[in-house]
Amino acid sequence: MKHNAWIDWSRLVRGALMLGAGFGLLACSSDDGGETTPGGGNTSPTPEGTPYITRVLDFRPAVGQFVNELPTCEAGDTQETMNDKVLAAIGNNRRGMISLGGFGGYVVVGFDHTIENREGLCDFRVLGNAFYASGQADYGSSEPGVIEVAYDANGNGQPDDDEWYEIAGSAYATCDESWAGAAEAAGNDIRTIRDYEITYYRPTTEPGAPTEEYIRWEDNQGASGYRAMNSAHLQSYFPQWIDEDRLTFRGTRLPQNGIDLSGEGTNYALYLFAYGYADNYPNTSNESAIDIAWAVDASGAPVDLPGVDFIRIHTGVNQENGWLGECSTELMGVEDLHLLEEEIESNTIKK
Ligand SMILES: [Ca+2]
Ligand SMILES: [Ca+2]
Ligand SMILES: [Ca+2]
Repeated sequence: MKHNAWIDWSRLVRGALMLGAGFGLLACSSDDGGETTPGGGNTSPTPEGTPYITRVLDFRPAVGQFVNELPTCEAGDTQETMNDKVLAAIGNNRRGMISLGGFGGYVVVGFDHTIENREGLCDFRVLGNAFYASGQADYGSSEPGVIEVAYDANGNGQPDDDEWYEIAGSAYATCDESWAGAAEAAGNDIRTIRDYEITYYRPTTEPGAPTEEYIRWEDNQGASGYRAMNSAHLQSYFPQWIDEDRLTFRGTRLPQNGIDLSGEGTNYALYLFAYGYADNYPNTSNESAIDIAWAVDASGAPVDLPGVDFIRIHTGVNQENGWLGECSTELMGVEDLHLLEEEIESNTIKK
């Protein structure tokens, strides 16, 4: 019983989220083709800038149990109004919560200044809702998001395709995490796949009841399957403001970090990666901080960025964890550590 304490906590947290988000939101119109529209910044910056998110440029969750709830999608919502809702939730230090859904779902946020890359120091922190299991230091609820950063080199106020670089977290090359052996023994796929691609297909009907075969997906590794609908979340899991019949996501896919300690599907421990991801360590932990110097180019070579103007985060793990549902990165904000005068030495994290 007692080793399940954290699971009970997790259930409470997820239950509270569910209640807070409300249920009655199924019919969103989708009169918007899903175009990306910048959200407007709306804070009065200090002379140095605001330490928090001031823009949401895009929000496209993958299918998931909190989709259309965090934030709530209502009739008439468009990509632009959903971006605004995300800004209202996690911008300007509001510390509400959004969910990116399953693998690939993402958000792109911006700031009113360039977050400086200071030598030897972590530069920003992405706030999530990760927590340790009771009495544990290596697992709990860790649903890591892969972080990419862009410096607005051409000064056009937008992150251009050639301005993005991935933060190379601890599993960027291979899975050397302390739990890798246990995960492999449990049957997890512990490969990192950097050119992973997955497509989710809009369901032809909304069951409104638990089912194992709800939303079909296919990936570029030859695998396919269905996302389940669970009994705690009966709303549509497919983003209702998006018109398209399929959603395709590309990017780095991380090793599966959920291990069922019970062996019978009732006690999933989500193990922490060592560093470099969102929604992985608790927000109060130094290990939730990021050094911009960890950014790498497409070949894996380090890049030397003066700072970053935009951050993109996507859910990094493709895994269903029993009744916890799919691994989904949740976000509560971003903090510029320098403006907040918080000093975290990078080499205390990436050892
Ligand atoms: Ca730095
Ligand atoms: Ca640019
Ligand atoms: Ca989470």
